[in-house]
Amino acid sequence: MAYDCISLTRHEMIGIVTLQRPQALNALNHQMIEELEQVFMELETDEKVKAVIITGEKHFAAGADINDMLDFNPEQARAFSFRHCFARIEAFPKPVLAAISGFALGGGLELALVCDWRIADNTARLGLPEINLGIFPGAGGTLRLPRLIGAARAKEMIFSGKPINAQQALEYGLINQLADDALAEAIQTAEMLASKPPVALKLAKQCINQAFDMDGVKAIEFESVAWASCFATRDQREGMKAFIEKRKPEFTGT
Ligand code: DAK
Repeated sequence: MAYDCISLTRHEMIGIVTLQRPQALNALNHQMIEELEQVFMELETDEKVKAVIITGEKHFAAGADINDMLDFNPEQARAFSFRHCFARIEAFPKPVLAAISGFALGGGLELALVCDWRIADNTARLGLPEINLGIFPGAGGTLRLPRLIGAARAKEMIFSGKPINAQQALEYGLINQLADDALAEAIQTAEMLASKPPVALKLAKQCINQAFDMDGVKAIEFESVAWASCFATRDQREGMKAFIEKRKPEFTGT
């Protein structure tokens, strides 16, 4: 499928989705959000793709497009939905990485927050500046940021609107890795993840994500059912046999 605001390239088993409105620092407009949702639907059924990277041309994304929001009334603001797209990415059954250079602000940072793994380079500026526009983060930021870095740090970022650099983001636990070249590092990490058994990876992701929304007893029950279902896969036998035979496992995703 052809896209206008994003591009999709494939690097062996990795799908690379690039946000491409550099003239607006990749501000997320309605079309871009629709295309993002569409591309993730396409990648979900692409069996060759084992992991996906989201990145941006020059910058990651400087937030939702302010031009779209200027004249909203509360009903229109409510209807302005990133929810389906972000929920699809968060629940995507393969690992999703964000490779962050330049600005990752507002809805752009919230997009990075729905990814499983964030890698930034020294050009990155990460922040939630919505407060300076008379609003506050509304695409999951008030939930996902405190979960990741704690309420105190999250309030600091949301109340002040002040961006932080990649070194601070690493110290806060907002990014997993700080690299010289965010995309190159993300490709390496994605290749490593692509070599893991996909069913176990998918189930581990589901358990971690769902545990946030369940009580502890249910989360442990969910985990034990998911864990047991690994034993219906060939990859479980292969992984354990390879260990016993002192060789590298060859996972097939079955
Ligand atoms: N929207 C629209 N255009 C943007 C933009 C944005 N967020 N960010 C940058 N641009 C445009 C600029 O207007 C400029 O366009 P031209 O004037 O050239 O036509 C071009 O990109 C280059 O930007 P600058 O000239 O400003 O570049 P600088 O290097 O001087 O400054 C900057 C870079 C990132 C510091 C600055 O552009 C800036 O402050 N941008 C706005 C950042 C921001 O406030 N982001 C948060 C937006 S609010 C929700 C869904 C989503 C959201 C909330 C709820 N629901 C579904 C409930 C999300 C909200 C947001 O993200």
